[in-house]
Amino acid sequence: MKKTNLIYVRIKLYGSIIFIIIFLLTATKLLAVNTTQPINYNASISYVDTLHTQSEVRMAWWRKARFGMFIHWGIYAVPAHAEWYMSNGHVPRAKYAEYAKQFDPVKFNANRWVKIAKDAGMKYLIITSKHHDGFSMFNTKATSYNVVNDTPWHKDPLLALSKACRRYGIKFGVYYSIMDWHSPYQKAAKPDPVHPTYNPTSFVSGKKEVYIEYMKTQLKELINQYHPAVLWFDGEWMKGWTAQDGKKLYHYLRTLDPSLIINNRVKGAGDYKTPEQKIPPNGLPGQDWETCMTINHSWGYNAQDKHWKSAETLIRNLVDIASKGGNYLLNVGPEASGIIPAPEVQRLKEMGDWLKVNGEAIYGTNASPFKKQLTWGRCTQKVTTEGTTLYLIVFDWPKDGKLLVPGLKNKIADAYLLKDNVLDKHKHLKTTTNDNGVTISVPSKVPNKIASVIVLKIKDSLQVE
Ligand code: JFZ
Repeated sequence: MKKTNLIYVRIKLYGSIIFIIIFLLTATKLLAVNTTQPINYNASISYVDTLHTQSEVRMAWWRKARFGMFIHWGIYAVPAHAEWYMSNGHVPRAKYAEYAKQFDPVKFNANRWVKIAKDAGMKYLIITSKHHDGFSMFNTKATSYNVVNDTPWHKDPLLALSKACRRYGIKFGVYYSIMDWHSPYQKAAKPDPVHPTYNPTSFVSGKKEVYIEYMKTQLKELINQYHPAVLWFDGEWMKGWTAQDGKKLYHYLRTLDPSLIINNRVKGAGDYKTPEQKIPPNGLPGQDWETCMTINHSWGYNAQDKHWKSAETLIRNLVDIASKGGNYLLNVGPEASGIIPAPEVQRLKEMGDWLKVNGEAIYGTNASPFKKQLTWGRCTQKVTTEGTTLYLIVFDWPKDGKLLVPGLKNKIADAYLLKDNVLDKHKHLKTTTNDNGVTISVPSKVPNKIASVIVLKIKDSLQVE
């Protein structure tokens, strides 16, 4: 054999050996992977489950929704001094429980309530399943102190409402108070037999775990019976309830329903923040949030409270909230008869009428790209692969027919009024871009006295100061 041939054979031999070694190493690695991950015949289902647990997917509908209805309804509607009456009015437990015997809402109609929310442009509904007074407004085996058992009405409003919501395409959610003024496992702050003050309660010593079990039973019932999309906790400031307790409860509930959205008042956990009666001046960047607010000054029905906010205020609040990236949970306090007060229905209808024309500027939008507050109104945006759409929502319509959008550097591909009041056709508007920003020539007549929407279409990437 020639020397060169011998070298050639050796190279081939070594090459084969190296190849075999690499092959064996790869094969054992693959086998190892296969043994640690057994074949999952339900692969597609478990994949969806995994996705559901991810907040992006879970929160998607909620982020688009922007507007929901809060309902505070319970036996406190009978005395009609709002939902804190038991503690603020210093009513002993047994005496307060008598209001259940007078709770007979013969005019209640679940479809009518949900239709009011639908016509207002609301996308979800949250109702009190149990407020601080401890009375369960749903069918529960955990206590006889509930609407089906303890009232002459004997009906379950949550069942009817959850069904009506499904019929109208509205997401259904429930409020649940951790603090419970009626529970034998919680002690009133001032437990005077004739003149008690309940808030804030504390756990009766040794009874915390029993109460947590009671809550878990009720929350499991709520999930299984009404399939809520949202659980809205409250009353977490009672003494002895810790962030660790909240975290544990949050994770327990998420295992019962991985798609469930839970607010931050569970304590120590939560999918979104809940500023109350106020709009955070700069939103809460990087966080999901929802401002809950009353239409008058009360959550539960209060016969004396006639301090109704105007439709203008409510619409502009919704716009302000959307421009800061939040949701608006607007409350109604139905009467004991089952009627939502007419002034509330009237205002909700006006909001719905505005949204029917201008909803595109609210639903599915993101917060304004402008760092400085616009002097004449607010802005929302939608970003797609084709570019950015800005919605300018004008509160103060310019008298000189010129609207300046300060700090906007882009050339505008198209500008138009979302809808004219007269013709159902888009009126295209002239725009000029210079160092100050974009100036839009607008008709001198205000399209909508409360808020008018101008759409700006921008093709290239957005440039704002
Ligand atoms: C709570 C309840 O006490 C009230 O009755 C109502 O249900 C409301 C929606 O929530 O009230 C709160 C809760 C939190 C704050 C203030 C009032 N807070 O965080 O400022």
